[in-house]
Amino acid sequence: MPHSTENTAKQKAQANKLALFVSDVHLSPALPKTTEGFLSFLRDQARETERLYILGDLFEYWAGDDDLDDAYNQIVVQALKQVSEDGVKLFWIAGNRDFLIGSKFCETIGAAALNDPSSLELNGKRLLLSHGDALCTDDTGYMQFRQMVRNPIWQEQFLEKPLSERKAIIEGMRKMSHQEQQNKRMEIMDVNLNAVNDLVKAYPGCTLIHGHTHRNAIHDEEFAQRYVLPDWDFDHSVHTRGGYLALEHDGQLRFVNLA
Ligand SMILES: [Mn+2]
Repeated sequence: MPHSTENTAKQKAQANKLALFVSDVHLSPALPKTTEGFLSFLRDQARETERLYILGDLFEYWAGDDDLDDAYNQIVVQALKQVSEDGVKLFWIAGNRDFLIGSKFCETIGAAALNDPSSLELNGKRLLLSHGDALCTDDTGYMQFRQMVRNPIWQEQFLEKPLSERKAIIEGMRKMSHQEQQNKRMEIMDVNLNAVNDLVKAYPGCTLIHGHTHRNAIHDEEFAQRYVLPDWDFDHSVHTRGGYLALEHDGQLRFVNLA
């Protein structure tokens, strides 16, 4: 690799954050400003951390790793690859829109795929990471759908279909899910607090970080603090939003707003 030693040394010296956490960027060619905002984040802030955790729904949808060659996907993939080649450790947790991201994608960008949930300890800070959709147990229809599509046999059969057919099926599912969401009460689409409590009780002393609900906040729950990551949208001027959570060397977690 032509640029490694010098850049890596430079990157290490600049790593003033232990870790950054980002989710729900919902990258799509239809959202050019959001895309540019994320690429700018990868060029800039993402170089100033030792570790970057992407907690799902990076893409609006992912039809399979055989779509890696798509021109738009290549732009994102190359930008991520550059970050890991410059010495930042990348980690990936699947979201409900891009759970078909596989080992080829992760190998290409140099990321380690993590289970949902995953616990870790950084400088004595114990964290529990999740996309968050598994905690939305009030949405029974979605939970049934999730169980189906997360089944490896279902995925294997789905990935056997031609890419164009998969894209058409996903497009249909997205339209249906959009219509269903209009009819669901707001609280159904948030996490269920019993599910949160059951989860965090198994990981005493952990701070939970998740995305998915698009309800950026810090909650003091009964058994743990819960940080909810923001979603990104730089294309619709009504409510521009996007950003990440940073873990500082002193163990503090701070949201950084990029919108
Ligand atoms: Mn999601």
